[in-house]
Amino acid sequence: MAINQEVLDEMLLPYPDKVKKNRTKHIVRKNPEEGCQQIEANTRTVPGIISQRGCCYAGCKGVVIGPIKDMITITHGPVGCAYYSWGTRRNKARADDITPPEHIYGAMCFVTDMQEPDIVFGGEKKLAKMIDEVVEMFHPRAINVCATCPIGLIGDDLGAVTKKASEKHGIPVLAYNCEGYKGVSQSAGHHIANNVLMENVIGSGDAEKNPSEFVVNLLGEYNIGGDSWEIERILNDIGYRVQGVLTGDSSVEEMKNMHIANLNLVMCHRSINYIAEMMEEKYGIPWLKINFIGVEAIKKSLRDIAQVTGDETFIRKTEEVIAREEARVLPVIEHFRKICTGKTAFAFVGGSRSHHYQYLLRDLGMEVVVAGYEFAHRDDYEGRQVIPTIKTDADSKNIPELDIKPDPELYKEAHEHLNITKEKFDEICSRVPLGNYEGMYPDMNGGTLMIDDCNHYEAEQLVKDLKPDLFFAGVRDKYIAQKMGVPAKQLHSYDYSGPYAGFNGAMNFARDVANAMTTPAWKFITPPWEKESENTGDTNA
Ligand code: CFN
Repeated sequence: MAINQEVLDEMLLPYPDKVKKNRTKHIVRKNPEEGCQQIEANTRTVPGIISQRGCCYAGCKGVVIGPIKDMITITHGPVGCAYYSWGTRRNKARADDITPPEHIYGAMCFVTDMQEPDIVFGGEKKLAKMIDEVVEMFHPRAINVCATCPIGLIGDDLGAVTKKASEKHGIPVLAYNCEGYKGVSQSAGHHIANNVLMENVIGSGDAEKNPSEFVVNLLGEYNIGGDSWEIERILNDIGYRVQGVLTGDSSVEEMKNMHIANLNLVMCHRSINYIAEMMEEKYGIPWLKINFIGVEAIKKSLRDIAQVTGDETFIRKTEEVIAREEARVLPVIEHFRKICTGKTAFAFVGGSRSHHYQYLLRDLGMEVVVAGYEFAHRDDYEGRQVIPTIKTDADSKNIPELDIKPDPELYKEAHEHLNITKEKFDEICSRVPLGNYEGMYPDMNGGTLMIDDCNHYEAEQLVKDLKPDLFFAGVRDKYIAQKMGVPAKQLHSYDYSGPYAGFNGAMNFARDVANAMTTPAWKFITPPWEKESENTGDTNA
């Protein structure tokens, strides 16, 4: 479905000139003839606009640190910050692989509950006392302390308090200076969390490599609705051992020993690329972007992984697992595809899912006509390529000694991506094998829209003009669409469903999407544009 320029012009019309100029740079209507069109991303939201973005604290505590199940995470700040980042993301964890099993804390919420006197006189003592109490009551293996906006503003020294507490109690107590106002979105918080985990946790274990195993880590997978369990099921079936997941259902012990892996698989690149790169530099572990959302994407990812191992057994087993799973899930998906084919969708999620779900929707015959990220960087839109190459040592072992290094040329170019010209970018695109290329833009159809940091007003306007069959978004923006009579589905926490990753996930998703579009509830809602003729002339009502 090609979108007319008039729709865009109408949407931008009410903005003051300066805002219009700003927002225009964040919107791209794909024209394949123009090569890779540039979009502005990862810049400050225009003040006053209702953005769907989160804050630095959300990216650090809510996204990366929160899912670690056996660390207690204390929010140093107001109770609201802790409450709204507690449990809503549906990152699941199981207790049965932790001894004792009661040492998992995801269902609990820890906060210093800063009050006005603490703001005036400082909150360090309160925090130190809380750490003492937490240790006394729960005996955790490790503690995280995350800062919120007021902590930076009043100058509490998180590092000093946690260092002292760590010495006193003999366990790691880690400080995250992730005050909400830092950076322009939750993206800054991902980076801070990555740095602290890399410096203090990853690589601190003493596990040894077992040369007969091929060990992978799953990075940027947070087990929303059980996603990582389904991905691990598939990887284990093929014969890989998953050492650790960052950070879905993860434990400190697993994370400490992630440095023994042969390969890092990167699911969400946006939130974890820093660790992937640091582990490559520090431990020589190569990394590969994968996508386990959608049957075709999973197949491609599994084959890519098998190719990287260079091992015949994995290559064969991969095909066996694919054949077995397809026989099981494709008939179910086919059933729902009949309902979904030809339908259109909008997809606005944070930093990688809008792109990942393009594949699954395509499996269902649906087209994403407008897509955007809240806080992604330009490389997420345009793509970034890393191809691990492998040096095999067939004589010595069944599993080749891995010395996988990214092609230095491509790698360098990919890193410098943000500064390269359109011509150079096209040239790289033409050299990169199709499908190894990961980014939203290459997977959009001509004439469709890509929007960065799409705000409430723009989403509403586009729904009104383009009337998509389904609106994928988050807990705030989904109601914009639903009130307009358009079914909406959360792609952050999956509402109450999931997993959506893996083969089983693709079936769940197909069922949920077909159900959403066919429920009779939408017939009972009259969208505002049909009511407008009855209005008093205020067409923006
Ligand atoms: S689980 Fe991930 S996949 S981590 Fe990130 S960029 Fe958020 S919480 Mo919401 S769903 Fe979303 Fe991504 Fe990576 Fe989730 S698209 S916004 S910060 N995200």
